[in-house]
Amino acid sequence: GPTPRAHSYTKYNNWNDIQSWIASISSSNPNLISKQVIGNTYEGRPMTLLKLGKKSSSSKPAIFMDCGIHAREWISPAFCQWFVKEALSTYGSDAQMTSLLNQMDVYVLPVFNIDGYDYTHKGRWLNSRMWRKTRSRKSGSSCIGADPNRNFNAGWCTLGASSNPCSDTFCGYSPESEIEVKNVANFIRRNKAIIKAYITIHSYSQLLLFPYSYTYDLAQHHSELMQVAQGASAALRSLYGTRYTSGPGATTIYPAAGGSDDWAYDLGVKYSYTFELRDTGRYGFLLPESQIKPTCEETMLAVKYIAAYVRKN
Ligand code: ING
Ligand code: ZN
Repeated sequence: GPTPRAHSYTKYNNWNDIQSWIASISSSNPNLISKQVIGNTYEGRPMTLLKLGKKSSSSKPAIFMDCGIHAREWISPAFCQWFVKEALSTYGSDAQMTSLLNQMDVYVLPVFNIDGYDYTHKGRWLNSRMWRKTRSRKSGSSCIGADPNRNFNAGWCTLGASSNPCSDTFCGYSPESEIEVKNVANFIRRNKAIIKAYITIHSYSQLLLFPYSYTYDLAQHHSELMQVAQGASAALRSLYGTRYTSGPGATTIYPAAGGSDDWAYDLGVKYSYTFELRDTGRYGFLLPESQIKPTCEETMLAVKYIAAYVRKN
């Protein structure tokens, strides 16, 4: 058969390779990283959450970051892997990363929608690579999956979402009907006392979004969220000149209910952000592997900017 591709930070790794990577990276750095399974996906794959941070006797404030809510947005899981690698390799030498991991924990979910991600690698059809949703099935419908970013309980299915199970933005049969969404929501609810920031990584469009997407109303902390987003975008741009637009989801991209950032914000996680990484449409979801490194490097600066702000506030 074909030679398997080993894990690489500058490739789009499949779920098998990411799973082995999760096991090896967490066992090789026990002082800075641990893992826990927060539940299984619809098809039974373990959702393993990585916890980065220096061990502490007291409980530390935390940041939660997920990648791969949408199956086809391959640059997103690539960024979570990059972030973990950078955190471990720059702890002790980079002052910002050292302070972050000394004072806070960062929870990283490398792939949220594992079943969908696996399908985009292995699906039998020409358009399998463009799959977005989960892979859940319900008797009575031949259409598969719901949009996890329309399935959170935030203005659920009122705006910019579809109640048609065949739609790419199907909101699901009820809020948290998707087990992956329920697993993440349960973890964040259980830990809401310590989670100070929620960051979710999507692609593409080069945007840094914050609540709200389910309404045109401005968030209570709109001006602070905008200031932090603009600071993060400036940091990102400083590396390669990549331009990001910041703003509330509803007016910056499109109105859409049931998103994870709106849900986390309304739960009380004030610093709640959605990144839309490169590019602006030339390659779209099919961003070449040659852009993984620059995209991840510049995005690190923005995520570290937000993390430093949250740590100091
Ligand atoms: N974009 C997001 C989507 O789910 C979004 C935009 C962000 C919607 C936050 C709702 C809340 O449609 C992509 N590319 O998935
Ligand atoms: Zn997305």
